[in-house]
Amino acid sequence: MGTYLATSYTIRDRLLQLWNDTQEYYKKEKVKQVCYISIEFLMGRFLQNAIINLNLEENYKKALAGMGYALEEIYEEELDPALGNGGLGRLAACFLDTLATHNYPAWGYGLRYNYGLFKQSIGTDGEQLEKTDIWLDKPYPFMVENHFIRIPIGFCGTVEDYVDPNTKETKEESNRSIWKPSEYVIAQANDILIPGYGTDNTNTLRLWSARAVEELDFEKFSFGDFKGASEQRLNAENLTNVLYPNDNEAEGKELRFKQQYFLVAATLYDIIRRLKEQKRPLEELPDFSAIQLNDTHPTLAIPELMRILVDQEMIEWDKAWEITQKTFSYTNHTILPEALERWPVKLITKLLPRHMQIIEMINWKFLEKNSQVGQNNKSKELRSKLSIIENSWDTLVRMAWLGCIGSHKVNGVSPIHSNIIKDQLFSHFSSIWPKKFVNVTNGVTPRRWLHACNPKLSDLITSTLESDDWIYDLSHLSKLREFADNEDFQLKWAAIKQYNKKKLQRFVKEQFGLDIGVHDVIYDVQIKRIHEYKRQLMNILSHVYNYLQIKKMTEEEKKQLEKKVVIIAGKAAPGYKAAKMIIKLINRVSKVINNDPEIGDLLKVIYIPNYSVTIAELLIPATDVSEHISTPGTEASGTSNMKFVLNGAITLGTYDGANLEIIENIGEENVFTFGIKASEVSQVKQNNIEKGAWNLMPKSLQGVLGIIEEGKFGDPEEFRMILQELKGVDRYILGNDFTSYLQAQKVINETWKNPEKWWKMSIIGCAGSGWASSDRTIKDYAETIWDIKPCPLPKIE
Ligand code: 26W
Repeated sequence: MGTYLATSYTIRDRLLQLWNDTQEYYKKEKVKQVCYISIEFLMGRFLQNAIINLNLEENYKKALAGMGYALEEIYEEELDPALGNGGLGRLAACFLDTLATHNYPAWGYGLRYNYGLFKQSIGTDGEQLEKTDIWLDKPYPFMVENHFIRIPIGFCGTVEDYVDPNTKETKEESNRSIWKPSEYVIAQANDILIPGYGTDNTNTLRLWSARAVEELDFEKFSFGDFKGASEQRLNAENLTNVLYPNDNEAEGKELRFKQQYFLVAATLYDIIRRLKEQKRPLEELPDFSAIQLNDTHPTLAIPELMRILVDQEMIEWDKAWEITQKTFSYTNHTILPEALERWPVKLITKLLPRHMQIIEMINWKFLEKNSQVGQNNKSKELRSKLSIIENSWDTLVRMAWLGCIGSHKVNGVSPIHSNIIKDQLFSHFSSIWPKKFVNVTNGVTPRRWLHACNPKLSDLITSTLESDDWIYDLSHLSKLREFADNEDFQLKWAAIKQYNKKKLQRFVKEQFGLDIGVHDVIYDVQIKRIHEYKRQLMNILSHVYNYLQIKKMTEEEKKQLEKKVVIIAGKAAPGYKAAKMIIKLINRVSKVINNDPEIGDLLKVIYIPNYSVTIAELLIPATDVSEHISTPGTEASGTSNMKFVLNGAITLGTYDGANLEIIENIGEENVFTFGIKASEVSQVKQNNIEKGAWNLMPKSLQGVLGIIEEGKFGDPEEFRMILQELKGVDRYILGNDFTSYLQAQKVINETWKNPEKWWKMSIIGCAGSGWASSDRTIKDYAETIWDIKPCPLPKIE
């Protein structure tokens, strides 16, 4: 630990200097910046990334070796902060790397949770167990508390009419009011300094933590009420205690709502403070900063900014609204109905009474302008579609509607997803504002997801291209295409995959005591949050089928068969019963298959617990086939699919999300595709409802369900819910896609027998992935949405 800390502090010192220089320079140049507000940042380990970005790896290696230490071992000592659930948080982290690398003046704003996403382990019955992730127990040298930045954030209280101090009049039409909160919590800034690759520019990720206004209530303390004395502190700190573990399902907890407001109120205060520091008026806010709302979680920033402008800065409503719309833009990351946040009006009125009034006013003005008030059914229907406020089981505020109305641009994260947003989810808005809806396809940082996690492949690419320019500009990878058929290059490429597989093999042996082969074994990996729409269930059911097939084979037939190691990892939200059942089933199936002597090393199924960024960095370079098999139209983009192709894995995927971009860029002949298209989904669903999914299910899958019901993997009652869903409506269309999924697996096995073809596909995949860089994504945002430009620190020679 000591060496790790000492090493880390040297890096931190260096970053602090660069950060100071960068911030001074941005101020001096008065450049426009972007502020990326996100309730999650899933950063991964810091040290290696920083050392690589500062181009100091060789120096550190040598210096430490001289003292008898190996840098790689020091890297392994670092914890991996789990301040995110999955795709959305990891995307934010990739964006920060790109923004710094390409010298964009940028800030990330998020929350410093005391506890990250729960730690997952697997119980003896194969079930998911959850433990608190007390990450701040250990020192974390890369985050510095900024004592100068502490901001009071109000809650609850009352709203009073604004009285003009000169005329003593209250004017309705000024729309101005005074909010008097009854509770305050302090937002404390904790800064993580973000280095770019090959540049001195160093940006800020500012994470807010909650503190009590007064640490101790001394009155209570002096009367001997020790518990009461610290109650206020505990209540306040509770606010940023825990990251909500729900991914794609809105939970509606009051504390979560408070977190969201706490994040945006502190952030806006901070941004406006910096604007005022430059002595610029608030009217200039849109030229000072673009603010990106990462999904709906930070959309309360819209009424908060309106409150600041109208109530505090005395700007008239229409002008304030113009400033607000010009400043904000909103990214949607999911169209699953259960993930779209809607907060009860009652709850908002209690916690943020003034904001509720402002939301109502925004809504009223918007509806006045965009829908005719009429009593006929058509105009009523239109109004209820457009309205931010929904009347269903309760009166609710639709946060995505607020995001659309209050932003100048709304984007989806892949072409298919952006089309669904424009034509379905928000079709009523896109006909009002056709130009507001745009697509910005996601991307991943090639620094972490190729250069750092797969150093051997990185070296091979650099030596082949005779340049490492690809690390900044991933489109250079296209030049690898001419080597796709080259025998010598293919051998080198395959040898690196083999090396990475050996690393993974060692890990599996150490962690689970399980021997898996590496020679002529296909490593087939699916790693992501466990969700019905991502269809891990279809994956495991297909291997039950394969298992049953192997059991029927003669020894001769077995010899012809490809060996496969199936790896699955991912966490399920603790309250998501079906997802937890899927984990249990995977583990039960794994136990049966792995211990069946008739199967031997033909098939192994491994569930790796506690999936994290660090585990992804180990698995992705070692993968031959990566599975992205969501029901078409459900996965907004996916980003690990990009990481895998970059590292030479071949995609086994459906026509969904960014799989479609992969197909388009590398050619369908280089991807193992299967299943129906998004346009066919509703018909299949309809058939399932009308005829019953069981009656339409292929015999192969019926047989698999039969085996589970016979108790082969334990009491079938334990899997009842997921089995019933499959036999009943099968919302995620496993039955309909099962046959073509098995067929795709057959094609994979056949292709594997032909190494020249396999490695050619693998190389073409990597060569065709230049578009998958977050550098391209950020350039898109910078040019089409944020209107910001790079501002590199001048080089001091
Ligand atoms: C309110 C509960 C909740 C929590 C998190 C709802 C939704 C979320 C996230 C938006 C879910 C998420 O991470 N979505 C993923 O975003 C990635 C980055 O754009 C995409 O690549 C994934 O397809 C999408 O599932």
